[in-house]
Parts: sequence; structure tokens; C-alpha cells
Amino acid sequence: MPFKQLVFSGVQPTGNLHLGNYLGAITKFVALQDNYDCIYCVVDMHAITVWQEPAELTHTTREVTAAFLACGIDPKKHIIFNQSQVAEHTELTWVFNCVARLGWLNRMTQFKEKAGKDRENVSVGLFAYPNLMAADILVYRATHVPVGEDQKQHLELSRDIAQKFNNDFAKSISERGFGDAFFPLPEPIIQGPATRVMSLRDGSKKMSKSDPSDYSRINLTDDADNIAQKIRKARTDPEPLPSEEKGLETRPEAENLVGIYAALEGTTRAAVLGQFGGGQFSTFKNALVDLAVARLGPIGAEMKKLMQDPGHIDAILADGSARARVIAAQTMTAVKDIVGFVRS
Ligand code: AQP
Repeated sequence: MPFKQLVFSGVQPTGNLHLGNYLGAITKFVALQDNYDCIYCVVDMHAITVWQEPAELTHTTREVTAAFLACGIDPKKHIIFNQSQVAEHTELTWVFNCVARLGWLNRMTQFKEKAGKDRENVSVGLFAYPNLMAADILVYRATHVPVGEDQKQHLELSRDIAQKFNNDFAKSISERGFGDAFFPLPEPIIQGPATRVMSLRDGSKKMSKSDPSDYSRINLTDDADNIAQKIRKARTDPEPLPSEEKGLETRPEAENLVGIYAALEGTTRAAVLGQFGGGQFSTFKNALVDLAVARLGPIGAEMKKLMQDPGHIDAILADGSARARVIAAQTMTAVKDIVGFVRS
């Protein structure tokens, strides 16, 4: 059965949104609005898989919403909401907890990285996180999911869950007139020169909200001075920039900065090297500062303005949640029938 094309993605309100979130995900969210119906979610239930101060969680939920708006997502044409306001996400997660296999979740590298050596002490939610992510996407039967490279494995798991549900319940799905598949297998959209933005302090680690060093990332709310300082201090090597992409292969920090420049400028790494190759890092860094300030400055300023009116942000989330709930409720009604739950 052909599925209606629909985009879904989410961002966790776990701290300062950074350039990685922006280039890896939010710029894609904005671009997809022209050609698809889109649902963008502030995934607050994912956030509490690790401890969040309640007041801080409320603040960051509004801040991520402000970032969506400031970057240009239209909340009237599309849907912006926070996950905890649509209970069907957790309802479907339980069904998926019973579809997904323990061995599948045991292979998730993000869990291994986040749990580290303290496995016995992390929350059960952190382990089951990918099942909630599958439910987020599939409760809308979304077909396309723009994400950064780090979410690729979770998305593959979402496809495995959708496929297993379709197989396990094939007879029931067909008897209820849904053809041979109830859930689509969602396609990841992972494209462009900055699908994995790395830390400014260490080219082998991804840029992350939870890195203790603020110098490792550029936050969307950083002012021009901050952005300039962080880029100028960004780790590099003593060599000048190469003229060919091949010359970046063993130089992760240089590769990262070139990728960031290309993504901010909307061009390719090859074109950036064509312009700056052979030159000193300092010249390139100055140009990168100007570009980053020009792109991020207006977004940070708009976010700050929006954050002065939390009532407005909450109203957008309430409206989006009400519209999301309608779609999610239809899916859950069908899922309950397919699974064999009695409902009144
Ligand atoms: N460094 C990155 N480069 C490219 N894309 C990235 N994303 C995150 N970091 C990078 C993408 O941003 C979207 C939202 O991410 P998230 O908030 O849901 O969670 P995350 O991937 O766990 O992000 P962080 O910053 O690393 O958070 P913490 O430190 O809390 O774990 C996703 O599409 C993600 O791929």
C-alpha cells in the first residue's frame, strides 16, 4: 500500500542547541517544508532518560521551540509540538517494547556510549530510547526522517520494528483492510557536508550538548564575540589547508571546519577548498567567523525575543499537540484493533 509522504523529526530539550543540531537537523527541517507535510517534535520524554532539572526542562523545551520558529519553521502550515502532550507516543512504545528484540537494543552504540561503564545504574528509559523513537515516527506513519549521522542506527531499528510489526500481524493487518503493511519503513534523510559536526576541541568526538566544555560547540544563542572566540580557539593542525578533499582525510579538525563552512554557505567542501586551499588557517578562520556570525546571529537574536513571551510559545505547542493528537489517535485505534485489544 502506498503511504502518504510525511516528514517527522525531533530534537531533545537537553541543553544548548548547537551548530551540529542546526546543520545536521534543523536546516533540513526548514528545507523540507516546501515539499512535504512536516511534524517537528521537541522530544521531552527522550530528555528525561537522563536526569533533567524540572525548571530547566521547561525552559529548554520552550527554547528548542523558539529555535524551530527562529530558523523559519511555519507552525501553521506544519506541526510543532512537545512529545509529552501526545500520550499515544508512549502507548505505541509499549507495543513496540513487545515487538523489538532485546538483542537489537543491545547493539545500539549510542546506549553503549552514554551508559559507559555505569551500565547497571542508567535508567531503563535510556536503554528503551530507540523504541520510543520508533513510536514517535510511526505513530504518524511518517515516511521521511531528517537526522544527523549519529541517529542512523536508531532509524534502522525503527525500520526493523515497523517491518516486524507488519510481518507479525500480517493476517490481522490484511483482514482490517490495510493491505500488506500497516507501517511504512521510514527513510532517513542524511545529506550534505555536515551530517556529523565534530567538537571544536577534538575532531574525533561529535559536537554535543552534553560536552562539559562550552568551547567544544557553538550554541545557537552565542553572541558574535563568543562565536569568534570559539572558532579562533578551535583546534587545528599547523599545515595550511589542502586544495583537494583527499588532503583532509587524516586531518579531522580541518575537515570539520571545512564541512561547517560548506554547510553554512550552502556549497561543497571541494568549492571551499578551491577558495581557501593553500592558504593559512587564520585567513580561513576569519572568513568562517564572518559567515557563522552572519548566519547564526539573527537566529540567536530571534530566539531571545521569542523567549520573552513564553505564553506565545506554549500556545504554539498546545495547538501543534492538538493537531498531532488527531493523527496519533487514528493510528493507535488501528493498532489496537490489529493487535486484538478490546476497545469501547
Ligand atoms: N554533532 C552533530 N552533527 C550533526 N547532527 C547532529 N545532531 C546532534 N548532534 C549532531 C542531530 O541533531 C538532532 C537532534 O539531536 P538530539 O537533541 O535529539 O540528540 P543528540 O543526537 O543526542 O544530540 P546531542 O547534542 O549529542 O545531545 P546530548 O549531548 O544530550 O546527547 C538529531 O537529528 C541529531 O542527529
